[in-house]
Amino acid sequence: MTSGANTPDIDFALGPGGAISGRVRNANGSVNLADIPVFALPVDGSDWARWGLSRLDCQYTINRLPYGSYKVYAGGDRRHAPEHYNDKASGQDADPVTVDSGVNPTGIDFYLDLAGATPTPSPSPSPTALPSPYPSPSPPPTPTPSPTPLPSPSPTPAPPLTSTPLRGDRNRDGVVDTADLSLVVASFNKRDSDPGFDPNADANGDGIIDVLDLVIVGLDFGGTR
Ligand SMILES: [Ca+2]
Ligand SMILES: [Ca+2]
Repeated sequence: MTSGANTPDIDFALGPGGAISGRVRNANGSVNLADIPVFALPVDGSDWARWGLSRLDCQYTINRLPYGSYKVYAGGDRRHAPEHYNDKASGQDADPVTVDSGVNPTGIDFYLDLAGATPTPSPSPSPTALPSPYPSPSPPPTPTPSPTPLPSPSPTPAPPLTSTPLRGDRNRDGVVDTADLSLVVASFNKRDSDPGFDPNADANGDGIIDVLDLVIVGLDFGGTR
């Protein structure tokens, strides 16, 4: 309105929201880990996600979260394995974190094991995760010979911890950074049959943008060609 000190709060269409925060450290808590992307994935399977990056002091914050329950996931890096909260290897076991009116969860901390270190409860390594450079967008791959009707997102098979040449560089600009994360997050939970599916976001080429694709970007994060 006119100039005045009493302008009421202006509500944008974003609605209410909150934040999740915590720290990312190594397994025994002695080393701060910076530049680890941490993701908030809606438990209801909505096709979006938000993320924050751990800073030098190992603190991260994920802002602008609509009220609701989230699986929180630290992406790892070239030395450290990714992990779900709270110290869970699988997203199915993740402890949900709830953001509600007046509740901004803090202390959602991660202690990341070394990649390839003593196996946390590891599902069998996925053999299909190897090189295929960039999936061609056109012919949908249909790579599943398995007769078993797989239920929705398979229980997070152990992600490939070896990083081949910068698979995380989804926009192919030679560096793996926040732009690549944003690209994946923008298509989160979309399948190749969905409108708006971005094949560049499908880092492992399995036809769905999910946490495995985030893992691939996370593992290469900070890498350059
Ligand atoms: Ca890039
Ligand atoms: Ca994928």
